[in-house]
This record gives sequence, C-alpha cells and structure tokens, in this order.
Amino acid sequence: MTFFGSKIYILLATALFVSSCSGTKEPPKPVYPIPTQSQIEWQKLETYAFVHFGLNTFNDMEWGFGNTSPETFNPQELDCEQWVRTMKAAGMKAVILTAKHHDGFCLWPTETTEYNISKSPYKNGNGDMVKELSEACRKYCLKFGLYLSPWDRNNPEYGRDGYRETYHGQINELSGNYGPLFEFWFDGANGGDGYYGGTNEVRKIDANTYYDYERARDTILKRNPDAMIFGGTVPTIRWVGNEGGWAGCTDWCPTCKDKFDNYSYMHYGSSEGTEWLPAEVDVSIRPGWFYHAREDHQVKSLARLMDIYYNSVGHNANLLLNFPVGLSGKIHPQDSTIIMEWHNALLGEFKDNLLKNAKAMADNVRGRRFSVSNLNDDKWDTYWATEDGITEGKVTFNFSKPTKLNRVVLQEYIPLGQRVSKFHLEGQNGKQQVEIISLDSTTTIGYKRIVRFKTVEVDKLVVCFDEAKGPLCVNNIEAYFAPALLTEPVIYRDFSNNVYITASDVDAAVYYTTDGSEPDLSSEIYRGEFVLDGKGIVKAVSVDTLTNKFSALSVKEFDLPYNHFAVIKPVDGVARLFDGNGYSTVSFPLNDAVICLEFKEEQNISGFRMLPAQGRDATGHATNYRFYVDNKLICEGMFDNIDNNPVEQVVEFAPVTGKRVKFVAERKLPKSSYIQIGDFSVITQ
Ligand code: FUL
Repeated sequence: MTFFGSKIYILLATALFVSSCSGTKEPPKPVYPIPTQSQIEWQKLETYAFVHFGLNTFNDMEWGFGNTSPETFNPQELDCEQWVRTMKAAGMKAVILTAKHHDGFCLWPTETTEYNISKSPYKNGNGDMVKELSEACRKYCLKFGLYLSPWDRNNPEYGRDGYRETYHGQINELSGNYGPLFEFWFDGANGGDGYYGGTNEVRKIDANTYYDYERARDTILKRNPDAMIFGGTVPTIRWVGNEGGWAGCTDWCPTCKDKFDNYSYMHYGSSEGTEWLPAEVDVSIRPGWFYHAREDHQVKSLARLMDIYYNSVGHNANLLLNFPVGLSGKIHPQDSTIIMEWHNALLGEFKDNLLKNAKAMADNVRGRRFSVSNLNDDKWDTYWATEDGITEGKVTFNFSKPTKLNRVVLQEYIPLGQRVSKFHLEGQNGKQQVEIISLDSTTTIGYKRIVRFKTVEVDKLVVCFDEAKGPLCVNNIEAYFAPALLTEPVIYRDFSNNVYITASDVDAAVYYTTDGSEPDLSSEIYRGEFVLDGKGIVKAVSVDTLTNKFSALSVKEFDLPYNHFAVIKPVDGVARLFDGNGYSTVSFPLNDAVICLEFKEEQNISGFRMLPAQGRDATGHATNYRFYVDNKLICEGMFDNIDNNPVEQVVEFAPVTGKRVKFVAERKLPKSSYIQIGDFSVITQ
C-alpha cells in the first residue's frame, strides 16, 4: 500500500515538474496537408545524383529509337564504385540509375525482354549494372533509386495489354531484387514513334490509365515502404516543371495533382494545395542527359552550379543532379572536378553558423517547450512556435559585436505543415538600420529556404515573419558570411557593341582594362555596360571587395564589329551572327551557306572566327569552309571533329589586304539539310 502510494506521489510530482518545465501548451494543430515520415526523411537528403547510362551512351543519342543493337553496349572500364565515390565525396546522399530509358534497353538481365544487358558483350553477357551500382551504394552507404521509363520504343507490345504486363514484371524484378530503394522514377515522356518490334510506327497511349500505376505503387512499396514515387498517377513527390535547375522562390509543398499538366504551376506548388508533394529539381551537369563528347566544353560552370543549388535546395526543393557517364563507364574527369569544386565551395559558404551562440528573442512564444532557443539548438525536432491566432512574429538575434553576413537559412517544422507565405530580414548596427535585400523574393520557407544577400555588417539580425497559414513553427535559423565566389567574370559584346561583364558574386567588384594591360585595383571598375565600337581586347577580374582577393583573369578579344561593314548577301536574322551569343543562331540552306561582308575601309585581314550553334542537340555544323578576300580564295579546309566538339573555330593566315570577304560554309557529313552558325567575325590587324 505504502509502495503503491509512493508510486502515485512520484507520478504526480513528475507530471507537475514536466508541465512546469515545458509550459502547458500543446503543439499547434497541423496545417494540412502534412508530409509522411518517409517524405520528411526524403526532404532531408537535399542533394543526390542521377546517372543516365545505356545504349544511348554508345550511340551518341538522347532518345534511342529502340532499334539499336545490344552489341553496341560495351563499356571497357565500367566502375560503379568510381561513380559512388565521386558522388559521396561531393556530399550527395543517394543515386538514381536509368535502369531502362525510352529505348527499352534494360541494364539488368531481366526475364521480361531479350533487349537487355545479357545480350551485350559487357562481361560476356553476364553483367548486371543495377546490381553493380546497388552494391557500390551499399558499400559506401549511399541510398539507391531507379528510373524505369514507362515508354518503351523497342517493345512490340507497347500500347497493348502485353507490354503493360511486361512493365509490371520489370517493376517487380527491380523492386524485389535490388532494394531497399529510396525512390522510383516514372518518366513523363510517353508514346510516340518507335521501333516497336520492327513496325516503326507511332503509338499513343493514355498515360493516366494505360500503365496501372496504382498496381505499380503497391509492388514498389511492398518491398520498399519508404520509397518516393516520381511521376505517374501516384506520385509522392513532384517534378518541378523544368529541367533548367530551379524551383520557384515561392515553393509550396502543398500541391494539387490535377494541375500537373501546367508546368509553371509545378515550379511553385500552391498554398491551396491539398496533397503534400515536395518538388524535385532534376538537371544535368551538361546540356544533355546522356554523354556526348561534343558537350565536353559545356560542363556547367561552378557559378552556374552554385546558382542551381540555391535555386533548388535553397528554394525548398531537392536537387537531383545528373552525371552523363561516358563511354568508358566512368564519370568524366571534367564533371568530377567541377562537382568537387562545387562541394568545397558550399562547405566554405556554410562553414560557421554565426547564430550558433547568438542570443535569440521573440515577440511571442507559445510556451517553454516551444522556446526561441530551439531555433539554434542544432536539433531538428525542436521548434519555436507562436500561440494560436498569432501568425506573424519577429525573432531578433543579438551579436556581441558587429558581424558580417550574407546568407540566412530558415527551416519550418514541416511535420506540422507548411505555413509561412511572406517574410523579410532586417538588420541593425548600433542605432543604424541596415537594409538587407534578398536576391530573390522572400515568400515561402518550407523545409528549407536559403536567402542570399549582399554582405551587411550588423549587431542585430531580425527575422520578420509577415504572413502564415497558422501559428509559426520554425525549427532552425542559421546565418553565414560566405566568401565571395571568385570565378572569372564573363565578358561579351552584343549586336549594338555594348560590352557586358558579369561576376558571379554580388560581393565581387569587377576591374577591367581595354588597353591590353592586366587589371588591378587601380583599373576601371565595371559599373554597367560600355560601348566598344571597334576592335579591342577586354581583360577583367573579379575582386572580393572585403578581402581584395582576385579571381583568375578573363580575356576576350573582339574583332571589328558589325557597324564597320555591310552585309552584301542578305541573311535572315543576320544580327544573330554578331550578338556574342552562340545560342542565337542563323540557319542557312545547305547549298548556300555564305556570309559576304564588305568593310568600309581596306583592312589587313588575317583570319576569322566561327562559333557553331551552341544549343543542346544543335545539328548542322559546318564541317568545311572556303574563305575569300576580294574574290580571291585565301584558304579552305575542314573543321575537324566539329560535331563532337563544337567549340569556336579560329582560322588564321598571313595578312591579306582587302575590303570584301566571303565565307562559304559546307557540310560534308550527312544528317542535316541546313547549316547553323552561332557567331562569326573577321580577324583584322
Ligand atoms: C526526360 C527524359 O525524356 C529525358 O531523356 C531524361 O531522362 C529526363 C530526366 O527526363 O523527361
């Protein structure tokens, strides 16, 4: 009895103690929709890799027709561990492999079709790439996912019941034999022309009903209960609506599936959304998804990859970054080098959380359990919350001394839903107000929002939550002072002879010269475009204004611009040849690709530059040329390897005096009925 009584006493005392320490308030009610635990864990992955590899790799294609022989699949040095080591070293948490792309070729020895790796020379038909990569992932503790294209341009039964069963057989094999899978990708491209067992016809299906995605989901989840599903009619995450590497800065996880045919809706989600479908940003490190030697010079730059990070992870979306593995079976050295630079740059930017020891104060707190100190306690599951009915609020962080910052990371406690629809940052230094202007608008937060701004020095940072769909629930706020990203500036001149120089960082100043000397701190500072109306050379560097560190030097030589000559033979859209942009092109008839220019005055002409079209899948590059001055043939030749490597072609010769030049471009390789040119200029002395 006494024992029993003392137990009641202890229970009562404990209850009183807990309630006095934690406040009496309950957590705020969820704002629906809310994520599942698996969705939350998936959002925490943030960055992971995609690999496009298959028959397309060996046939220089993006969308194989379904008729390419498996014999052509023959990687000599395939090394899945090299991929996984690279990805892991770059901070990625998982990898998704194209087990089957639209061409229908399966990278595992499936029993559902002959069109698979066992019919290739790889390991004498004993290879299984899905197995190899899944084992490498296990070894290096990366999560593993698969892409299985619903569209199959090889299968004779595509569009009929037979293929549906084949497809489900494939899902069954992949779900059961290689898991656990963290994600399963159904691509959106569906139906169209294809080989289809030799019929070479167009087949259309209704993707909403044909594949029976509900059954597919059940098969996947039975063996991989935490797997996210991308695409189809039963997604648990959403495509972001573009392949350019960005989510909207307003990005709601709540979404309505019936609006998915509206791509721009997918960029943003909706505050009215009824389902929790967080965005995944899929983008390739090169223009194409599969490897093409011609894109070796187009691997995304560090500055571009940093932007992609901030516009995906920093916009409440996960980043799925694609590596087009090359013919050898390894990630190309250029891709792995840049991805390590990217990772190291990010580590540098998020090195020291300046709020770690800063004292926080809020104008409203729900109770002690939801105290404002939860915002910088390094724990994901504790959060600051406001009282019911309080949907705006301010959190102030006081620094012990003036502190420089240019990044703020914010996280809402998403298990209770996404709430904030508007916020802003304010700073103070002593009595002085300091304006903090975000690079993009500050609306939603969600799982994570990273705000970038020009460096400010403050002793007080105020995070103002202006509007929300319920009481505020914020679990994390961090601030950083990222060093300026000192990549060399980009210089170009447009059709009107304006020269633009862009630095990749808002904190960098650009110093430049036009007299050939190397820029230093006494050179001109770039403050906007300037006119360069003649021949010239521009040299520029980015300089971190806070540390005076210099980037590498950028040098750009310009030939005589457009207003120094007349175009003798009319060319449609001629400005596009002289606008400094290889993506805006002129298309010429195959037998009449002629640029004929006449200078106002005689020139000493010593060569020309021709930039082929730079767009993804650009075709019709000139393979041969003839160059005339005043109707006299000066030189002729070939642009070697231009299809594989469409970089700027520079041809120089001993100077010739003259006024009129004629450039005749030809294409001696098949597969094009036109010739496309991005930019053209004449080198004079
Ligand atoms: C697209 C596909 O058509 C591309 O080939 C690629 O696989 C990309 C990830 O999805 O929709």
